[in-house]
Amino acid sequence: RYYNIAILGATGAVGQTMLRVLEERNFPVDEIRLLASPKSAGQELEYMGVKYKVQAVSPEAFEGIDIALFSAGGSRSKEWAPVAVEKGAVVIDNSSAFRMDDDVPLVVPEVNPEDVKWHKGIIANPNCSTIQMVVAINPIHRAKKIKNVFVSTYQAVSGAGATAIKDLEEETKAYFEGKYYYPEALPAHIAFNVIPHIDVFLDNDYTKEEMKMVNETRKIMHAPDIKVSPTCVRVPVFYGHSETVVIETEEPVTPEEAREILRSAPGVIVEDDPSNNVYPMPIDVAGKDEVFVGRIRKDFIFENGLSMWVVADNLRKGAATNAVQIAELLVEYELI
Ligand code: 11C
Repeated sequence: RYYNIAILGATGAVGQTMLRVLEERNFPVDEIRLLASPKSAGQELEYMGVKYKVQAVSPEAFEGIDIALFSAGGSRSKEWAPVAVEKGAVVIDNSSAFRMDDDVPLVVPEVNPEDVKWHKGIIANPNCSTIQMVVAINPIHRAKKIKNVFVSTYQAVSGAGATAIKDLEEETKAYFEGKYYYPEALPAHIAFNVIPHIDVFLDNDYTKEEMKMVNETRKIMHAPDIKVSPTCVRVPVFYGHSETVVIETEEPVTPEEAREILRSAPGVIVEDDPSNNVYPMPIDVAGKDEVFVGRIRKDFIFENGLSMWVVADNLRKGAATNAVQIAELLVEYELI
């Protein structure tokens, strides 16, 4: 069987990556419908060598659609997801709008694939920095039970969308021309800088991005007791988020055991040979679909502590690839 697929937010950084991932994974697409806000309608995008015009989103645009992939921001998701569901589509939503709703599964296929089975029309795709962390820590949690996670992120500008990519490009050019370019998407100048601020600040002095890592991790891993202490930082990298992750486990785990666990874990590639300068870096990981782990070593503070370095392409595994994998689960489990 072939399926009718809509992408809302098709012209965005994630939307365009969704198109590439659907092509690469040979998803059984019958019709592809590219949707965006009226402002972006009329643009042309290519799918399987054919050009398609982007249409303005409307209720009729979801007529006959089996799966709608949404990546157009939280407020558009809130507005259009109920409409798409009403028209009979299953919505896979990449925004933070529904992630913590009790009746919406939040799914990372390597971690909690079975959760797609109880969807009621909407399935949420987690935040990019959460996805790569849970793919790396869940296999260790299953074996040794994780109590605490300390994580610092080094997040690429593409996580904040196409305008943030332009901010880094234009600021870099301006810097060498002795000029100043005012950032349009990011809260501060990012070229030759780092910004300890992603998404909005909340009352508890953490950012919303940090609280996504706290709350989404528990929901995805079905681990309500895991404590996560995050600091999320934007760095001048185009593609690929990196993370230092320190875990404290209930049972002891040696670095060699952790490497073994991760080598056989789904969606993980271990690149850990520091004596030969082998460790994952965003520049090498961009364009790939797996989560890369290196620098696995014993932590000095906790008796059962382990430190590691986790890198993934935020637009792919952190967004588009994870969403398409969820669509593949719907097909595999015959849920559409
Ligand atoms: C960033 N993680 O890098 C964000 C982008 O909740 O889906 C994704 C925001 C979200 O800026």
